[in-house]
Amino acid sequence: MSNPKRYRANPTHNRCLCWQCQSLDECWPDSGMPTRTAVARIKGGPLAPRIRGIVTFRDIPGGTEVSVDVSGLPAYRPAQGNKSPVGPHGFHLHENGSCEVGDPADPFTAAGSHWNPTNQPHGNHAGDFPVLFSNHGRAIMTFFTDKFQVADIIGKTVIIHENPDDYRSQPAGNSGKRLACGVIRWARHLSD
Ligand SMILES: [Cu+2]
Repeated sequence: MSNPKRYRANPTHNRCLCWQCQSLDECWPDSGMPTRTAVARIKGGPLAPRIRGIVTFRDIPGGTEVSVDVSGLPAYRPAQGNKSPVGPHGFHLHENGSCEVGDPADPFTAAGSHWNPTNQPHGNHAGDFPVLFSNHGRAIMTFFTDKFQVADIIGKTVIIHENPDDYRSQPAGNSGKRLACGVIRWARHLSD
């Protein structure tokens, strides 16, 4: 594996910006390939129609960098009695490649269960992500996971839930209804 500090990809131009190497080949000594990137365009369903955003997945040494930029999330509401708080929002990969709304009162069930290829308990699913913190509706986050590479998740879905993930309840962290959905597809690079 190469040293991750040796390069950085420019997401806009899909070009490798080296600061310690001489050429693009040197940026990617293992493959010689430019950065492999996929995106999911997120759209809110009937419970949160204002949600819009994009999730970007990028292969980096040892795993994948996931970047999220979402707006239009609902206002935070504290827990009341037995009702979970609204936000921070559970955020996962689900196994089916469909964002069909279906029942408007319980949308996006067509996306299926959590993507869990290694049959782990919830909290350690390959598709378990950190929760999304809304800042007056906006959430921006970047994190690393070594549980998949970009090619493994093409055709899966990204789901944003109404309630926080407790990373404990099975099978889905008790994160409530599905507010928004996006299918993951390869990004088209400007160099294609
Ligand atoms: Cu989920």
